[in-house]
Amino acid sequence: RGSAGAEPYDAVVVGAGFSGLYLLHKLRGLGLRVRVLEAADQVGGTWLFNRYPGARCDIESIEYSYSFSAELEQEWNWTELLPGQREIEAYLNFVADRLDLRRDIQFETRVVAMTFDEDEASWLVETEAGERFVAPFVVAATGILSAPLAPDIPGLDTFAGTTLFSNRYPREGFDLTGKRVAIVGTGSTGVQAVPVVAEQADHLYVFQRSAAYTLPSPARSYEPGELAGLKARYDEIRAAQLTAHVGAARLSAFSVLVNMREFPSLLAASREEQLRAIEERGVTGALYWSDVMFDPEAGKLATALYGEAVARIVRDPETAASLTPTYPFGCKRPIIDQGYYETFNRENVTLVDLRKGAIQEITPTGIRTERGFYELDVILFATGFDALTGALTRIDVRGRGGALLRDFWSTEGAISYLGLQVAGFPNLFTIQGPGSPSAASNFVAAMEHHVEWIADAISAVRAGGHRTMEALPSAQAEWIDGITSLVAGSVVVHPDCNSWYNGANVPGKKRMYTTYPLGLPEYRRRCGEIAADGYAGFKLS
Ligand code: NA7
Repeated sequence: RGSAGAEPYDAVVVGAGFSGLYLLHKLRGLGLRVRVLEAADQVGGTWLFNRYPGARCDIESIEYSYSFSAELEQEWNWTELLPGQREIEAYLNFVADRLDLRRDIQFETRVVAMTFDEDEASWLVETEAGERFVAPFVVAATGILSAPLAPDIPGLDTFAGTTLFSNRYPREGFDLTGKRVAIVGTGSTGVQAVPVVAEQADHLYVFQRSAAYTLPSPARSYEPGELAGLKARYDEIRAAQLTAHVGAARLSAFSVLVNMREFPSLLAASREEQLRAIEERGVTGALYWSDVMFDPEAGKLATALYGEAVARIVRDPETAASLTPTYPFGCKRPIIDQGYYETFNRENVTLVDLRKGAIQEITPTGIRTERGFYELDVILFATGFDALTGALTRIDVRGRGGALLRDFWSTEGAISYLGLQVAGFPNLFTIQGPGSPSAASNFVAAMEHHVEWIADAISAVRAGGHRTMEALPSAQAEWIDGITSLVAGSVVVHPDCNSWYNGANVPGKKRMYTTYPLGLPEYRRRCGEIAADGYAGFKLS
């Protein structure tokens, strides 16, 4: 239909979560006319939708927050070390107000198509309601964990009770008191929800397909005066963050991985030393060894020791055995919990081990597995996301020659150049696309760098009198091949490791690990070098 009559902008941003808000602020600062299109009726993105009981960040508040403004840092007061969903949502609303962002955000506007016009060198962005926008630049601030994965279970729609999804949880909450509740899924989300739901429900059934490695969370409220002390040395904290591999220098889910190589070797430790470690430190004691992630034999030993540590907490031996993972530690994003294993000692909690009998069907009254039937009032699915690419494959994104991004990723796998652009899709930038370090880092730190890099790139294109900037297929292939060779033989590509990191959690998705493994500082350095080199690997024309 062409772009005649479409509303013209300098840039369209899709999404008003952490990235979209900063993009709007940053691109406005360049003097651009920007429109942000957001499907929800509020800001917040991922932190708006994931309102499930227990939802909490796994990175410390003062690091999981914008660093670009000292005013924002000083004016906002975090109450907890690891922020809960509500506090993050409130923070993003505060930022939207403080920076006067809402006037350029159009809410309740779902983008369904984005088409590149080669003659005009511009993108036509179309919404579900039939609105049309045109702009030379589009930035997809659509989130890496934002496309919910609906489980493909026969009879799902026939359930007569209440079906809830962790990533579309009712805004007003849901009273689980007196209810027989199932939680399906034991990733980060399920593990966070289990202890909280167990407190409320009459009975909780935890349907587990893969057991998790999960370490006790350091979550707590800030002590009086503690935050003020941290804020007084924010510069120092941010400087440390910039040199930290994962973009978080303080406590986080990644703490277990920091300095891992400096610990003693598990294989070299005596049985007494191994047992003392789990006696003193619980499950954590099974994993804090230098060789756990780097030597398969040490990995196996660590898993066995982890199982022993779980069995010291969980009284029922069969449940403890079921809660022990069967894949190596380190191949998925680490999980932290608040009383997860202890919850299985409650009278009103039952673990349903799907490895012993898979789910067969959902009926109007409950879930049937190969081993039995569970009568339920509520099913809460915590079954994850079509990560990294899912948000964009659900939109008809057409680049050069009308090629669909969805088709490209389905044949080539989740690839891009630097996680910033996909070859064949000029002037379309992605925040934390596949090939970036985002999945294995503090997302906010990673995202801020992307926003700034993209803003600089757009400035360079305009200042140079160019119309388009486009990743070269050769640079993209080289980038992804580089990642593939860096992770070859490591635990993240272990055949037993199925996760959203490699697409194995989505039926039919090409299995591929494309998270940049050398950490944020090195990634930033590389992106800076590429920009300084006249955007090497990109074609500006
Ligand atoms: P995850 O980590 O992808 O976990 C999803 C969980 O749901 C996981 O235990 C899956 O088992 C399970 N799952 C998925 N589909 C099914 C079906 N059909 N039946 C039973 N169980 C199923 O998503 P989360 O939301 O927990 O966490 C995502 C990220 O958000 C996390 O890494 C943090 O960074 C924040 P599986 O392991 O596939 O056997």
